[in-house]
Amino acid sequence: NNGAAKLGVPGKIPPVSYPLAEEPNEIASNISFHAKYSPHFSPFKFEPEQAYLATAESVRDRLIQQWNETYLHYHKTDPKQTYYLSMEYLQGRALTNAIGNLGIEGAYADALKKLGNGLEEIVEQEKDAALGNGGLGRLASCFLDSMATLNLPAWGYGLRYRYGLFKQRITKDGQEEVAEDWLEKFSPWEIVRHDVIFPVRFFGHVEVNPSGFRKWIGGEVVQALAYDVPIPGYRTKNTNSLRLWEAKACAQDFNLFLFNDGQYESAGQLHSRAGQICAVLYPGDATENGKLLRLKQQFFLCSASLQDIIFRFKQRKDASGSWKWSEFPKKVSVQLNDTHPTLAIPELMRLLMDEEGLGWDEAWDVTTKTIAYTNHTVLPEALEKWSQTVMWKLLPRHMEIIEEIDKRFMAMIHTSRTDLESKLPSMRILDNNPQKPVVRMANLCVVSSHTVNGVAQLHSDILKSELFVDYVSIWPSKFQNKTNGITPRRWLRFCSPELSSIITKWLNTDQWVTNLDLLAGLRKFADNEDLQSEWASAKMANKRRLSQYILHVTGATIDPNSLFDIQVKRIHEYKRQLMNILGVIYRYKKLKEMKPEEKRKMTSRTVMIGGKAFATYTNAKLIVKLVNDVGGVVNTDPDVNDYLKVVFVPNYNVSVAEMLIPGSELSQHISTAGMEASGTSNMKFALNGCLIIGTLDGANVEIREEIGEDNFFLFGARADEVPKLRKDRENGLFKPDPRFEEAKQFVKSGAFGSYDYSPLLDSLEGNSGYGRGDYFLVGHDFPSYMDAQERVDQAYKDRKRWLKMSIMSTAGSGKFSSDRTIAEYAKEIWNIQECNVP
Ligand code: GPQ
Repeated sequence: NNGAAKLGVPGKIPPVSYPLAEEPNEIASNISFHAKYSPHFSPFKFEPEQAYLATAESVRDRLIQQWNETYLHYHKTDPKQTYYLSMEYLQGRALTNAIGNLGIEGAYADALKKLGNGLEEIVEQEKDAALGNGGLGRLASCFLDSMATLNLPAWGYGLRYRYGLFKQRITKDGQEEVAEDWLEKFSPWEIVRHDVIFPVRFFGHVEVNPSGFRKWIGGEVVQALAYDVPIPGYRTKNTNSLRLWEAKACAQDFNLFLFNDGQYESAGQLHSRAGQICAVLYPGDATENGKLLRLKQQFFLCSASLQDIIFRFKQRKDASGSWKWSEFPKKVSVQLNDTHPTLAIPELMRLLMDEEGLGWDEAWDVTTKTIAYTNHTVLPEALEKWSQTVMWKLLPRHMEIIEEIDKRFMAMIHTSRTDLESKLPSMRILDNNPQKPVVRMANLCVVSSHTVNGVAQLHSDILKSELFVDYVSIWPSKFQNKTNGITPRRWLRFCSPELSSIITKWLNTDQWVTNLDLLAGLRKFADNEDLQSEWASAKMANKRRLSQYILHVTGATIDPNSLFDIQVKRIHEYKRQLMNILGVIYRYKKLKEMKPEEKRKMTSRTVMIGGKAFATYTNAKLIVKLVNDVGGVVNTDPDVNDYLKVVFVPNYNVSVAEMLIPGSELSQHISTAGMEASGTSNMKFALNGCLIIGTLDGANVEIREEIGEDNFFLFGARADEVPKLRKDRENGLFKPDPRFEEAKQFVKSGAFGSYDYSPLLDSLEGNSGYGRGDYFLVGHDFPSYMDAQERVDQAYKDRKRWLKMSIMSTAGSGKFSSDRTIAEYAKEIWNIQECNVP
């Protein structure tokens, strides 16, 4: 098979006379050029769809220019480079972000006006690139933005899924999943690289030659073809790459003989098998699933990326004469985004030993110095375990290597840590349980990485004291915390231009966009009436925009003067959307029982809940259905309509988040303590001046520290109390709050229809155990939750106090910039420096 890819270095092209315009007239002419000479529709049409693509292509010209310069500069200066391996990227839309980062949004708005279009309308034409499920994928995308903004030589590697995350449609039966075709009408943001292609093998067997040298042969080989997505930094020339792999078969794999014989399916068998690999994003969020195809995807990402990384390392080294493999970790660092790309470990070992001829010790030294691992969850069902039988079949050489790593790890314990021998069964990489022998991917990552990190302080502490406690005594300095962050460009500067201008005005600088700690400067104005009134009008403008959107997508009329209370995230029992809706149900029941004069004292609320449920997660889907049914009843009940509306926001995704978050006033981050590793939307809401009602879980803990406990509505059990509370429950010591019982009873009475919600309600009853007996402690936390909601109602009535708290939330959000997170990774894990493109 065609092994070595040729990575051309740009710069050999003769000069081009195509101005990258600065001035609106010239930009308009660039856009028209693309509409005419790279048409994707009839070249005689210039409707918003065509205008969007032509605009995007003209922006892409600039990105390519900077991206080429960046590649050349990294190539010449050869700095140590980081490669972020992730099965998910939730990029969302690219146009606003690109022109915003390039600093040309004004010129583009003017240019489009000249062409008879509005930038806002054009932007709406773009489909979200949703190559991820939730927080983990969005984090990867925020990280890419920060890496480029900080001028770091750092690339992302991922898969180019044909179908990303499904589109959620709400019907009378609840959620329906529909395939979302983000590539239907061409994506202008990816550059196919026909010159970057690597073979990836599956199945086959290991051949041992007489000198004992092992080699993986046979099986089937598919090709990994690169698509590059340029990632611009904010107001810098550095433009990095997100390299997405697509699987394809070669022409020689197409059996013309069979085809001519009329056996069409058999003729293109490998083509269709290759096509399956990147066909869909695995639609799981923190659920373990043993699908062979998913394992193929994971290996495909790891193998293609590592071959590419090694190729680039050698290419840059060749230019500088002689070199040693020990220099590899001085030039390359690889970050594993959770265990999904764990196979990078045995694949790097294999490539070094079997392809490059290194011995075990040398290969192990290089591998462990190169690879670092981020853990994103402690949920047991999300800790990946792959069947050894499946692995032997698909990746026989890798299983040999994993066995050897396991064997050497055991030997180390037996010789130097006999005190840990009793712990070995759970510390080992292989679980040889004869019923179901598996490979524990997290254990493999911990043993083989130089650094392991959690994603918020509390989560990292739990990793050290529980999940990975036994390893800590072997390698105490291996474990770190890197509290997550979000990019302030997408999540404030671009999604809320109104609030951004106010911040810039009061801080007297726009430097906060890249130095978010400057937001602390707002604290001293938090009581200032002028700021408060400007703040309130920006919020109101965002709330009106959001109300229009809600009307458009759901038909519901909501009042921008009511308190906008939002919970949007993947639907999961541990995130406790059920507690939210039970609280709403109780509130509704009380409102119905109130006399008019009592009702008038109530804070009017619009509760919005949104998020996708994993297609086979029954209880999550039932929650979606329940929220919709409650909305159906509440929103048409004239008794309460001035005081309560309940809206299920359909198809929550990055673009919808960009609409919701700026218009939010209260957001709910109410997971059972100890279960949400970090959360990142909590940071986005706080940054936008939205108050949080939440538990002491994940990053909530640090957000509350930063913005001040007076500005955070706290409730619920602490993580360290949870185990005892579950035990108490088993021992019959739990006494439910009457409000909790009343809310559940109201659902059972059929107040929201006759649909069978019993699986949901039953999960709150009985003996404790995962998924039953109220494992997530909804009942325990409910009374303190309702009390906290009461405090919210009171606080909202005091407009000045609320506005102050809102300003304090934004002012205290500086820590949660992904620039801070990435700077920490660069310094404390990757050991890379900025590499500024001149
Ligand atoms: N997370 Cl393991 C995901 O979104 N998907 C996953 O498969 C795993 C974790 C989330 C996690 O639940 C959040 O608490 C984090 O904020 C987020 O990863 C990013 O670290």
